[in-house]
Amino acid sequence: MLRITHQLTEARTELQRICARTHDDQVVHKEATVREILHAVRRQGDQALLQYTADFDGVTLAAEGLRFSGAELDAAYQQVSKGLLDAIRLACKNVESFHRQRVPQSWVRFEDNGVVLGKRYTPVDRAGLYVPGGRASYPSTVIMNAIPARVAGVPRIVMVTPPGKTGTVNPAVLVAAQEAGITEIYRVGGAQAIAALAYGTETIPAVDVITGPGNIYVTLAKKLVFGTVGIDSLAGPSEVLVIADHTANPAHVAADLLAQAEHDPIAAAILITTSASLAEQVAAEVDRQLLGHPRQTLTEKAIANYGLAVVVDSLELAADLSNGFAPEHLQLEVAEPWDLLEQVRHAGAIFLGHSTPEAVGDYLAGPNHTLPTSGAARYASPLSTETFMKHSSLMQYSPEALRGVAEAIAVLTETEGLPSHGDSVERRVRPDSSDGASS
Ligand code: HSO
Ligand code: ZN
Repeated sequence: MLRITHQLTEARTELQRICARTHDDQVVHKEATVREILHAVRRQGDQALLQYTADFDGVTLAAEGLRFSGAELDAAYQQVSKGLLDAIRLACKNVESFHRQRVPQSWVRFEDNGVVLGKRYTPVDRAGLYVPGGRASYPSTVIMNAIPARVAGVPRIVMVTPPGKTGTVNPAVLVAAQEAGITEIYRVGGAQAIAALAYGTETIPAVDVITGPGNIYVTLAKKLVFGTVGIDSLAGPSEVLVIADHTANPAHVAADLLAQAEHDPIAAAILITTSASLAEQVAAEVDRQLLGHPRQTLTEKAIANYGLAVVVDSLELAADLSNGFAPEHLQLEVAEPWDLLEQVRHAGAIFLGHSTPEAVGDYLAGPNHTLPTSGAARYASPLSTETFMKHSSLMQYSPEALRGVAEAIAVLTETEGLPSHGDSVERRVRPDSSDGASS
């Protein structure tokens, strides 16, 4: 049952509680386990990976079995329908064209006074993508991680994903990877896979950046190896916030809320509306659509614990509450979504109008579906080509330009008590300098 509130103070408190929800309250205990796993993989490499894969995934592998063979990758194509392959290809095409739109470009500026400044962007050498197994083994996630890495120009992209009980992996995931240009795929998951990507083993190369969502063990492992490698973000549970006015269709809004709730028993689905009758109808629709839902129990849990409808007096107030929550996904199901957009300040992805459900963005519109969660949209952005790039600062001074700033640097070096800094400038600008005169 979707709860409805008309009380602003209650709404604010509830939104805060929902925003602060996390995957687990026993994180400290789990962190100790994860540290142990990281340590073992670092020390024992493949041998530890194989042991953990036997213990946690119930699959006995030899080291040669860690990597998917060409034949196995080919075989995955036999297991997906033509319709699925076409859909994967369409998603790859749209995601690629969106991410090509703004690849960070290097720049150099020549100033009049003999100074050259710039930024030089380069991709990381190696990227590692984590793809979960089980309930969240999504081909769409492979596409959303692999394509930006490829567009960024990363020369070596590897993927890890845990094997199911029989050692196999969702064929749709393997096909999506290949369509996105990845063929180096390893059958390993959990914290041990993150350790392998961070430190390297005999079989798995150490990478520079690890991206991709995972369970609490994977997320903790990413947090702990950060610094040794870069990471995309620490993915929290998923959330959607819908702002709707009286023009919204209650059945559509209910479906949008459930589309998020069905991801995870702690996914959040929030409606903020100016129409009390819409809120009532959406709540009734949620119950109706939940009947016979294949993930009914899990979805009901999410709606009961982290579902909420708030009735407000104005769209301004709706935007204000939404900004406080900084949702991962924000749907504007109102008559004039572009007007309302003016008031939106924090959101991972914004879906405008009545015919743009979040599912469009989850799968194939083009923008990335890896988005900041748990209020991180206040300061963070979606995964992008920049996740796989870094830049170096560039500067060049002519002798005249250096002379022009020598005095200012001298004062600063004196203030900081670093004489060699001062000397390194002074020697170059001194007219009587004999430095470097070797003849
Ligand atoms: N809504 C999820 C992404 C996803 N949905 C994958 C379907 N498949 C988190 O943004
Ligand atoms: Zn989704």
